[in-house]
Amino acid sequence: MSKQFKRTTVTAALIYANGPIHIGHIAGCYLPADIYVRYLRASGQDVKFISGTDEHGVPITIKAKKEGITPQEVVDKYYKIIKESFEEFGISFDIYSRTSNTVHHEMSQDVFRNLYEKGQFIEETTEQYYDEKAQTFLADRYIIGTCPKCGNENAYGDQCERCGSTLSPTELINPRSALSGVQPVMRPTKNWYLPLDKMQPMLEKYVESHPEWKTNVLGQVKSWLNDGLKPRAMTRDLDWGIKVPLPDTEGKVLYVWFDAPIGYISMTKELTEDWEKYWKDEETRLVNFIGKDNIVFHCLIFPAMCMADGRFIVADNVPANEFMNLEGDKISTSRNWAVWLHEYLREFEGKQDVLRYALAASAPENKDSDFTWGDFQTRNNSELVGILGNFVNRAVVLTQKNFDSKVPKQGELTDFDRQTLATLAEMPAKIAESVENYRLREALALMMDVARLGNKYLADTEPWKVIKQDRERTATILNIGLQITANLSILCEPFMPFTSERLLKGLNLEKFSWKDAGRADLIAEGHELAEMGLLFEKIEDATIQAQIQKLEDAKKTNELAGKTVPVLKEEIQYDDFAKMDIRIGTIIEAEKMPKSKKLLKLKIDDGLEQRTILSGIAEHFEPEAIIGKQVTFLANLAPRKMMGMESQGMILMAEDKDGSLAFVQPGKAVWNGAPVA
Ligand code: B3M
Ligand code: ZN
Repeated sequence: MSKQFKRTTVTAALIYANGPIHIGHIAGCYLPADIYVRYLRASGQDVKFISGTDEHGVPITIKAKKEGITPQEVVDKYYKIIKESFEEFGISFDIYSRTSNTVHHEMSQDVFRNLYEKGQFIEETTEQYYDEKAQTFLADRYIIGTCPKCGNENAYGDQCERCGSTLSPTELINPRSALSGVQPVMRPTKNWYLPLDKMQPMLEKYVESHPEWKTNVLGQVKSWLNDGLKPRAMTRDLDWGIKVPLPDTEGKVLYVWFDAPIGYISMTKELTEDWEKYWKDEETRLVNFIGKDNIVFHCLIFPAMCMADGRFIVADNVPANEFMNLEGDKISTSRNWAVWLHEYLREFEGKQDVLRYALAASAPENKDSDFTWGDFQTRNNSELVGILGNFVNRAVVLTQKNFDSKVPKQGELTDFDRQTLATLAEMPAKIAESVENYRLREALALMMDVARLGNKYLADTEPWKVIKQDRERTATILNIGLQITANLSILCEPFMPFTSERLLKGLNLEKFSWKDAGRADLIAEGHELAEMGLLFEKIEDATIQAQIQKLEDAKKTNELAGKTVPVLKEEIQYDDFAKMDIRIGTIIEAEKMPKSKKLLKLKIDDGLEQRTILSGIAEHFEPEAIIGKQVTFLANLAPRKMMGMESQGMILMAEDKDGSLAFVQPGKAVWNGAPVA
């Protein structure tokens, strides 16, 4: 049913270089792409794996503003962090480049010019918000105002983060510029639009020719088509990005979603001289791995660009994943609710495959999924240690102990042996089928079934007992155990490349091809094994607890950060204020009020006499610790009875962000009774 291809170009989304990457990115896009590519490579196919950072667009300029550095400094910083953590995590790109490269700028401008010359754009002048003080047009994100839906005074021109509504800048009430704070004005500006409405029939045909796409992908694409596509501007009034290659376009750049996908092509060009065959040959299969928020751009807009340009192939598949949550809550960079890859790599040294395994096993293939540290621990302890590690360890250690580390002879086979080997022989094709159809969770489960098969084989044949009576039979059992182990080095490689390498090293073997998988003679009789060591080690509760604590700390920090200074009370006149008699006094006695959790009974020297003030600060201060402190108090508050005792005034306290209290004290010691005015 499916078309035969000569080669495959695999891309993974060009992530914005405005922050490090987290497990959501990995599970959504990069790990699935890497598994797919590693499988293709192992089976001898011609494949190029392309990715890099997206260094243009408003997200970069916003980050720069937030960090107080230039956009260039932002992308330089995060390109490095992202690239290094991918490398260390074993994401095996053939190239990991960036859209700030000259090759990329040239190619993007070339595509734009070509579309322009072919008359593919419509030019349109529209009114856009302009900041007269900063002398620049404002991107939607740079306009702040009151949300017409919920009244949030800090809604953005594209979205209200309080009520989640999608907005357009003109809907905002009292708009102001995020750059200068002034009220923006409307100004006409010319931009170039791709008439997606006219291209809709062509795009519909394209989508209809791919009924095999994932249902979550088709669902989104069809809903866009049903709503009817609209022309979309391919240029923007912004000073960060790729210059529009037309005269008189000062201050205009290419829309980031125009240049970014062209990055896949320009990066391939940077990688290899024969890049054209990976982009211009109908016998090349193009596969774009992305997350669900990028579906419309990859399934409609980028194909529309390529079709209009006429030189490049379009995607054969766009296997987008849904989102992965963390401990039941949406992953969020701004709330620091994430597991950051560079931190994981530092804190779990050498355990790349544990995370690869845990993420692949719960990847959000068809619907959103949830990563929990508890699940991570179980995957490691019960599955990697308990099944895979345990099986390999038994096969290897028994061979070391009883056969001097030399692969023993496979003698006569029992029915059970044959059955086991027959099952083994069927597995590679099954795994391949799942991978080729982007069902990677299923593929991973099948791979683990091979380890289970091995585990069960040893448990049923009990070589550790048989050795006492029948050395020859034990030899056969261990030979089969080692053949399964060698097979695992092939089958686990796409998912867990570091483990595959350790297996090969321990078995003292060179890397196999996928085509070898399933064979029962991968490892020859008499072959000497090397040192295997433990493949996986148990992860203790304390380690997991520390990670959960880290998330809880982040949550706390966020709650504090989310606290804002209260809005001002209603205006009053001086006379209202002058009615209050505020004075300084010294605490000369302090004790807990019997039967009260909150109240302290204070005796204050107010310069005239000693007055008793009951203050609700018992949960914040030890009585002994505050004796002798000067405080500010309201002296003419009408006496109030609390718990049967009269309070003659009120101590003024300042409440800090975290809820802790502080006395309001004079800047130097003053006489008791000093009036405050
Ligand atoms: N930079 C959005 C993102 O990072 C965008 C992807 C571009 S892929 C060509 O999710
Ligand atoms: Zn709102």
